[in-house]
Amino acid sequence: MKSILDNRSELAKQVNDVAEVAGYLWQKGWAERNGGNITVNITAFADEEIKKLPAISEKIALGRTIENLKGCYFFCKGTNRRMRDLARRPMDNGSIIRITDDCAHYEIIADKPVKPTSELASHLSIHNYMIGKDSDYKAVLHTHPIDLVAMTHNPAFLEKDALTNLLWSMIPETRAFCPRGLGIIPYKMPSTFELADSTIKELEEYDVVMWEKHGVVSVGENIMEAFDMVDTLSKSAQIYMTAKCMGFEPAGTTKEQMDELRDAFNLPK
Ligand code: 2HA
Ligand code: ZN
Repeated sequence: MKSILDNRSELAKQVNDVAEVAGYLWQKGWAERNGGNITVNITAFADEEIKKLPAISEKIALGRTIENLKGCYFFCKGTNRRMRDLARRPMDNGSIIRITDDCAHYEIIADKPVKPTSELASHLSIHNYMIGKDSDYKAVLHTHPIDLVAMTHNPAFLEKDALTNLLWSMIPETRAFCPRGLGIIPYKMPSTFELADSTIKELEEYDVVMWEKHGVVSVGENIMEAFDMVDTLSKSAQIYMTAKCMGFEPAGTTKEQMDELRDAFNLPK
């Protein structure tokens, strides 16, 4: 079967990277059933031929006008589709959509009329925010990491920056590779604009945001970067948990040691 990816190696790489990450999410146990979603802004790869492609769905309302998205194209995981299936057959379990000129609707253009993720409101609102800031960030990842979600069931970890400081202190990598830390959003109904808006607010300060008792959202220049930050935070959570299972509270690196790292690597905060 013909695919929009044929003879478009750059676009194919974006989609293949999403498939690779989808496989990791499944292997890590972060993607039960249809859990989690991924969208990537692929507007930079939309050549003239793609721009002329007819819609293969009707126009579907976004639920609000999202002003910076005019003429943008996204690869989106399909709603109700499984990450493990996205990993093997990305264009059967995801699709490419175009935002219509009124910025209030989208239409699917390729390969198949697979309806995008239930968290499209959050994802597109985040892309809108990133475009508005002139950011290079193009990827949004939402996933359900067991260890990090478990930690949000402890009210003490919901205090601002409590988890950030704890996870940073478990291993220097986390301070270096997730330098803006982990934002926290109190529990909200999934798939709502309220959740989307709170997420955007937290992204002003953090690259990874935790939805209490649900999962994380991570943004980055590409899907690998977005994944790596969650993976790094999860590693810290595993170290914390392992120490607790061995019967002691981990000492953690000191504030001075973390600040030394910040200065050496020229990190924010
Ligand atoms: O797409 O994870 O939050 C399934 C979800 C919704
Ligand atoms: Zn979710």
